[in-house]
Parts: sequence; C-alpha cells; structure tokens
Amino acid sequence: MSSLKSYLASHAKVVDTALDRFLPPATRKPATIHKAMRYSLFAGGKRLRPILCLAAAEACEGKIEAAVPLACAVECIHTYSLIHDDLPAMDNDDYRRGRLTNHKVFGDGMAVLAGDGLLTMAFEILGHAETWPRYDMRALVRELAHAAGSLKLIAGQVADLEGEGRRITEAQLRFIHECKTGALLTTSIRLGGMSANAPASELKALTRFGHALGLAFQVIDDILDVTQTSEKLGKSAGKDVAAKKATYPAILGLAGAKAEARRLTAEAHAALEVFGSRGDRLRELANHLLERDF
Ligand code: GRG
Repeated sequence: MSSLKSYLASHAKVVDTALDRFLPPATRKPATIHKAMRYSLFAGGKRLRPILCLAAAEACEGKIEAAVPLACAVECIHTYSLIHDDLPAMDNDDYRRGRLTNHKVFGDGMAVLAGDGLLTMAFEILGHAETWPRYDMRALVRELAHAAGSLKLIAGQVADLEGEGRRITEAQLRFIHECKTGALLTTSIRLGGMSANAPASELKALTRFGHALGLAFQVIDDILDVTQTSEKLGKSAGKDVAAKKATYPAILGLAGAKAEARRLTAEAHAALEVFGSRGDRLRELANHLLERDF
C-alpha cells in the first residue's frame, strides 16, 4: 500500500483533473459565472469527500475511473453549499479555503448563481457515470438528490439557522450534523461502492462507516474551531463561540469531545470488518481525519 500522503495527493489530482475537464472554461460566456464557479472549486479544498468516494470504490474492488464522475459531482455540491453558507444571509464569512469568500470577490448575486451553477453541474456530471443493473442512473440520481435535499443537507442548515442563539440538546446537535455534514459524506462513500457494483452487505457496511465517520468529522471540526487559528484553518476560527453556537466542545467539554471523536472513529473501523484487509485504506483515512489539524 502506498503511503497515505502520496495516496491523498494522487487521488486529489485525479479529481482536480476531472473537475477541470467537466467544468466550462473560465473564458466561456458568460465568463463571470464560470470564473466564480471555478474560483471556489479550485480554491484548495481538501477533496475529502471525493477521495473517500474513490477509496470506497477500491475497497469494493472497483476501478477508480468509474467512481470519478460521482466523486466530482459530490465535490460540486459540497462547494456550492460552502459558497451559500458563507453568504451574509447565512453564516456571513469573509474567508474560506484560505482566500476571500466567493461573494467578497464576485458580489452576493453572482455567488448565489455560482452555487446554483455548481449544484446543477453536479447532476450533469452524474449523468456521465457508468451504471449497473443493481445501481442504475435512477438510483444514483436519487442517492445524490436525497443527500443534498431538504431532508438532509438543507434540513441541517435550516435547523442550524433556527437554532442560532438558542440552547439546544446534544440530540438536536447530532441531528444538525448528521444532516449537514454526515449525509453528503456518507453518500460520497456509498456512491463509491455503487460505482463498483458493491453487494448489499458491503453497501450496508459502507453506510455504517459513513455515518460514524461523518459525525466524527464534525466533532473534530468543532474542536478545531476552538483550538486552531484562522490561518491554519483557512477560514475564520472561533466563529462558533462568537455566534454562541452549540458545538460538541461546548456540550461535552474539550476532553469529552475528543473522546467522542475517538469513539466514533472506532465505530467507523468496526463497520469495515466485512472488508478484511480491503478496508485498510478506509481505516487509514478515518485515522487521518481524527488526527487532522486543519
Ligand atoms: C447552504 C444548503 C446549504 C448548506 C450549507 C456546508 C454547510 C451547509 C455549512 C458550512 C459550515 C459547516 C460547519 C459545514 C459542515 C461541513 C464542513 C465541516 C465543511 C467543511 O468541509 P471540509 O473541511 O472543507 O472538507 P474543504 O474546504 O477542505 O473542502
């Protein structure tokens, strides 16, 4: 097995090359919108979701080429959600991925449209995916639309907006994160399995892995918000505390939140039992997310 560092770099490059091919060039009319879409898409995101998608395909003995359109579609939706989340009407942030947010450069209206463009582009890219009788195009479209829709990603954002300034319980916080972070992350992993024609038992295991990993990822994100600098994170640190948002460190304390992240990572590992050594890369990625510092 190659080192994790070279795995992350080579797989991120595969995704970047494909995204560049799928997206209209920045000069294509109307050029402003394509510049704005590319500005955020190629701003140096970690590409965690697409890499997890490719790694899940490999764990199911699939070819990464078949997973690439699915990985790119997920990254477009993720980037759209960040652009819209940063808008003044939402989280009102000036920095993302280490540079000015989309609306700070292109204006609010164009940032709304850049998000809309990426969300729509995700489904156009999805249309390029190879399918199997077990996972036809209808199954792929439903999978992605459900994770991005008003029952998951948008539901999480609604609960987050409505919870601002209010005391919320750990169960409510878990709901927000399962929808806002966990659903798209789980779908990235499931789509990887689907691209490899995974049997139901493996898809079920990937789903359990995704749920535990998605929550662990968010607990760690909450921890980093209070322990790291804005420079390190490439976005404004300390925002959760400033906005009096409920977070895992606020509810469980820092040590409690760290213990919870470790517990969820162990749960993610346990879900991979069915894969034997084929799951090693996914296990390694889960550990990497636990230990990350940005
Ligand atoms: C606007 C419908 C809508 C939803 C917005 C994405 C989101 C929901 C809010 C952003 C704030 C937040 C805490 C999201 C949780 C997911 C998360 C931690 C995103 C950051 O993901 P990374 O760290 O970012 O993978 P990069 O930039 O590396 O891709």
